Amino acid sequence: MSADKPKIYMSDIHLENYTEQYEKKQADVSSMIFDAGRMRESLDGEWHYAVDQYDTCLRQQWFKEKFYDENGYTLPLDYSFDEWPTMHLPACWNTVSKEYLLYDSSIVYTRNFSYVKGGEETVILKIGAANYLCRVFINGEYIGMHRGGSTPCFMDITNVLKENNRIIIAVDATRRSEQVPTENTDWFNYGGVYREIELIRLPKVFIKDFKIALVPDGGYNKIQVKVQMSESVSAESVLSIGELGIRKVISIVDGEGEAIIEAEPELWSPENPKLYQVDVTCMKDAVSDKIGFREIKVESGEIILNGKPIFLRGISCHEESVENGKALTDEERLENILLAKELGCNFMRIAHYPHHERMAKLADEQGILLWEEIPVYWAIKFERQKTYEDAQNQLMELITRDWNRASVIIWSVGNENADTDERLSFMSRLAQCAHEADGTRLVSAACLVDSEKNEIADRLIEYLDVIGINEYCGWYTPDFEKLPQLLENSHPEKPVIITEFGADALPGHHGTITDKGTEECQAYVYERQVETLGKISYIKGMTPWILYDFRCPRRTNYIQKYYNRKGLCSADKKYRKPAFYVLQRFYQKMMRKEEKCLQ
Ligand code: GCB
Repeated sequence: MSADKPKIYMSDIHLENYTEQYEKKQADVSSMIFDAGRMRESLDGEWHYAVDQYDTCLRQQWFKEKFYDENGYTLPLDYSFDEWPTMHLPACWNTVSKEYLLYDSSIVYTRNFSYVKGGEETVILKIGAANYLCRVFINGEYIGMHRGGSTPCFMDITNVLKENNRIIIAVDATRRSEQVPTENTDWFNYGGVYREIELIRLPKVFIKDFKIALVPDGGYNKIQVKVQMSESVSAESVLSIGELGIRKVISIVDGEGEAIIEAEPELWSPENPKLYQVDVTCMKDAVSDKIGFREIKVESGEIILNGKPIFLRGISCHEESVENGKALTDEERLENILLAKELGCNFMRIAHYPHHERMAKLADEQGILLWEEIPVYWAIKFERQKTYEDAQNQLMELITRDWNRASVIIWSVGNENADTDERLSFMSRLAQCAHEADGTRLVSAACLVDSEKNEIADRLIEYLDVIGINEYCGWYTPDFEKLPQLLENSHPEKPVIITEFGADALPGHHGTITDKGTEECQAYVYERQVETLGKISYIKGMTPWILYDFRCPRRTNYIQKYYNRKGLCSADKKYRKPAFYVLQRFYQKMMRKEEKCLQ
């Protein structure tokens, strides 16, 4: 018989699979609730925090707050929650202090909050976004984790709440090859809980999802509604759109109800961003949303909005400001939209990951069409099933979150991925999922061109409604003549949006049109691009790269200084480079042409 193994006093130091215990409870698309029009209580504000590079919080299970051993002796602790410094959340830690600018690993946040039970029977914790893994603990219990840095996470915390509560959120922003995005991107990896943290009180049975849209049949006189309850109940739900004089009772059977309602709403469009207040009640629950009604489709090579062909005068945009990283203020979001409008845009590609949900709400109000994207970017581990599940979940979380937004017309399943068999299988499945989840929008991806044959050729195109093409003639492809050749060589059967072209320019840096990094060179690339693209009939839109300069660790030359300088504006958005006006003139010309055609 072998002797008993000696018991060690600190088992965590030998535990290398410490993350496994946290994999069990995952918040994903199935945990989402419909939250528009609901009362929320904010947990934003000052949180204590510690940089936890070695994940000691997770290894030692700090959440258990074990102060004494089994004999009652005081244990030494490696944390002191309430003595830690504080940080105001939401925030990207990188912009909070210079010390953390380049930190991309784990930080643990904690605070106390009081809770007094009211009439509610369910309490949901919502975290708008935390990059990339986030694990939540309340009052000594592990609540769950969320994967994916740009979509919201919802957790039911009803049974753990007390009058005084300790919440811990451990956020891990480590870049990993198997994640979505992978470790190499052309943007900055901001860390933190950078969107709102909220409590939402609900009855026991509540409205879990609510979808409303115009029936996409070209009649513009029917509205489709779906209500999903949190439990398999039979009940009656009432939908009202006061301004349209609609009050409709929808039968809920086994927790679900659907209806088609005759109505002739004023159609939503960039020129007329009309929104209607929609209220839904069911049992003890009530939600409301502001809804625009529009129809988007592709027919005979045209993108058609409300029955009329439209040219998408767009611009690409990252979610960033110098001061706040990705944790933009509402003013900064509006500033971006207004800059796009000043350019003459009716469309924005909000790349390369889901931006804050307020962005789509503001676009609804301001009349800007949107392309929304998930970060299936460059070299994803396409062969890995778990990576696929992560990508699909992020896509479904985005679609569920923004389903009611009229401004969103395109779901993009990725950007610039090499055309391999594994990628085709991965991304075609994503495209199919998007189509199945939403028959009221278009599906696309930003594809690469076949540079050898110099033509638009990508096997994924078969699964897309609209072809996105990134081409950098005049920049990465220095020979500009390749562009007209490319366009002539290609005979796409679907509408094409040129999702990227561009050139770097350091604000105020001058030289000749062939001096890379000068304003003159960037403006020249724009001149040549718009002149060439404007003549091609299958091109139905463009979103040049990009509205403003953005932080990028890959960009180290003396012009770039850790920024991607392809912005039409400087990073602080104050200065418009000459290329801004080149694109503005082109879009103004297009608008005048459209107006003439309408006369
Ligand atoms: C691209 C990428 C974008 C980059 C850009 C560039 O094709 O899609 O994320 O930032 O080029 O500047 O190289």
